[in-house]
Amino acid sequence: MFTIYFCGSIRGGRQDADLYQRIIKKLKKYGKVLTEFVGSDELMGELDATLDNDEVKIHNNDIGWLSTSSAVVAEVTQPSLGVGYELGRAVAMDKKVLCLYRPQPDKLLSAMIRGANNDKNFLCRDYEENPSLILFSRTFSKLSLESTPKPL
Ligand code: 6IA
Repeated sequence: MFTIYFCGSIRGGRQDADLYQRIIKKLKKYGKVLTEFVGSDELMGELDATLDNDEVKIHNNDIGWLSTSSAVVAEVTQPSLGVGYELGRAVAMDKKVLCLYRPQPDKLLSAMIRGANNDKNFLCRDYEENPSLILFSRTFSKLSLESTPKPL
């Protein structure tokens, strides 16, 4: 089964949570999204309650899912240490990665993300407002996955 590890900011700021939810909904047409909670509305209330011990579990669980995923999709407009870390780990695991960025008038995407684009297995793409299914279909086929997922 085609599985997608979706990354989006949590403690880095939840401004784009609704957008994450819309992206996840589209990604689910291609396969199973392992990290659906990243788009959850209810995450904010739970953030302060996270215990140290839970953080070790969160980290280890996430790295486990990352290692089993077929591809990684990250919305990188809202900067997040966690997302940057996940992307670095994904590259080290030789994963296929798609980063999505909405250009901002007063900010630039980190050169460590933009500069990782190689148009092969790490793609960084700008978009406006909502990534389309065409963008996903094109980029998934460009990532030369063993079998290119088609929207259901
Ligand atoms: O530094 P950030 O918090 O912005 O990092 C966000 C990224 O790290 C996301 O892509 C997640 O995959 C991962 N991540 C960060 N916090 C959590 C988390 N917190 N649970 C799972 N993955 C996380 C628990 C929230 C709540 C359900 C108790």
